[in-house]
Amino acid sequence: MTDTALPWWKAATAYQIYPRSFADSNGDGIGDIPGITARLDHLADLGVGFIWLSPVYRSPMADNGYDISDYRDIAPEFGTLADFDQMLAEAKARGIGVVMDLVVNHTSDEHAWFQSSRSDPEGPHGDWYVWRDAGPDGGVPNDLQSFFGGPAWTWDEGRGQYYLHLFDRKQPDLNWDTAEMRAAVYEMMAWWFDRGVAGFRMDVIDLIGKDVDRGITADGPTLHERLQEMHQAVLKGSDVVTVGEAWSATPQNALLYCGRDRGELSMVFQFEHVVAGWDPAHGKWTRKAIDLPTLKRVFGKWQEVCAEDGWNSLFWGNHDLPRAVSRYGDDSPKHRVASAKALATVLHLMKGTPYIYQGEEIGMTNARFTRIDQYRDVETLNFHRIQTGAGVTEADFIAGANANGRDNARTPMQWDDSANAGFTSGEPWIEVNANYTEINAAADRADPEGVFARYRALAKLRKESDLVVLGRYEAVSEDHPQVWAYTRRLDDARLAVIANLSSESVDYIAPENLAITGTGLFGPRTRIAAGETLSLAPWETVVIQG
Ligand code: TEU
Ligand code: CA
Repeated sequence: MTDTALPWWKAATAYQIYPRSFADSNGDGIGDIPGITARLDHLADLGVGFIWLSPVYRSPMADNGYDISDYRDIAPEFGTLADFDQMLAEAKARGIGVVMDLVVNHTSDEHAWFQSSRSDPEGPHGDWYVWRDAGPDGGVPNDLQSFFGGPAWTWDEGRGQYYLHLFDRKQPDLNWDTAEMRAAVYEMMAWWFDRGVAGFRMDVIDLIGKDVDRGITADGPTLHERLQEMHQAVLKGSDVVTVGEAWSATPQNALLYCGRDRGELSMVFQFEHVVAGWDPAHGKWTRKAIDLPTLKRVFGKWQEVCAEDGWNSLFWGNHDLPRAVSRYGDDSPKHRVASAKALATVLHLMKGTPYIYQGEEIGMTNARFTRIDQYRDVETLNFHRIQTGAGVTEADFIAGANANGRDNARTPMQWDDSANAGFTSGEPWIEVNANYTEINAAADRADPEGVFARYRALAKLRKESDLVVLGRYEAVSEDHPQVWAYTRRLDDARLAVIANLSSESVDYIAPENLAITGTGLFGPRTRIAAGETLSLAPWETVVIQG
């Protein structure tokens, strides 16, 4: 890169690790930190600049670590602080930063703060959580619902009050109106920075400004005030990266989080492309096909929002979402590899920081479970109970869970074709996908035309090319139902990206603004003439730098 003022994370490719499912070093069936350390070369080879590590803190694991009982310790099943420090050092030696998951909308109910809060209302932690008296009828204070189903309030016998939990009842919400609580969070963050972490991914950060009594949860009145306070307290002046998970982020409010003069975050995860693929009436538990023009318009709009200021994060999947190739591609044996590569290409050549979710780089697919007892996810199990109770058939529920349930992304990483995909020598905590003998890292990495090779090439390109990092995105033929085409432009340099995102061959007529002559990046073609018909094979990509 030529621009030395550019923050390091703008030219980096990120990689998310869900530790429970990545690599098990000791045969207990649960992925762990030494397992990650042993696999760092896979990531270094991929060209990853930083890892977003899903929570590894001490936790009773009601939500696989998103329920933290001690922010300054490691869950024993994941290892020790010494293991963590070693992983950090070995990652650093490979030029890879480690970004922690900051889960501070809520803690575990087993956190000492909550224990103290529930037993001693007048004590030092009495108002660190959101407590309310029962409503006039003796029931819940209001009708706020948990994201995991059912009321967001649970009665605490000892304190004689309800506490708020926007997620599971084992995840009580912290009270962000309490200054001492906020200070404790900032101190904890500083403690991790002192240990050498490269930044934080901030779990449901758009919920911390909530106004419970007015029923406002996301994007609440104090949200940006709190983020600015946090920035002043621990982020200011350092070169850490921060990415806020913000389901409520819109093109209208995005720059409030990541505008250059705001003093808040580096970027947010927005979910407009995810939600656009959900059924408006039934949410994610029903299947709905992806409509490419809508998808392109959503991404295009966000490219526009952050064209001059702010910064985008780019992702297809994470630990809460279905596998990219199953959701947006075609995971049949015939098209899986080509579609995974096409999806990687269109995403990673946009402007922003791309995030690879573990297994995506080898084209891993959804789980395809057939029985509810194969699922482990608290959200899936809760909604199974609620929906089948309300008359949804077992088969319909399983079909929905197989389309969008969170366990799709949580089956173990498929390393090779040995027993349990090389993930564990024991009994895995969740079933390994039966397709591991075909789909695994060893096999894919051995193939120069494989998925991994494409991801590696894309990460390398980003590291080396100002055009890929900074070029302006310009949409081309946005209404085309099968082809995603765009250009990037930086001064005189241009990049043309064309992908057939369908399983049929397409004759695509290149409009004038796509004409280019230059170097073909992933194929032999070096020129596109205005009005020329490109015969694109299913999921074929054409990328030309001119
Ligand atoms: O996810 C936030 C969140 O809202 C998801 O649970 C989402 O609503 C759901 O999967 C889609 O319907 C974050 C974490 O990423 C998730 O793993 C945690 O369970 C959750 O917060 C609570 O910490
Ligand atoms: Ca283990």
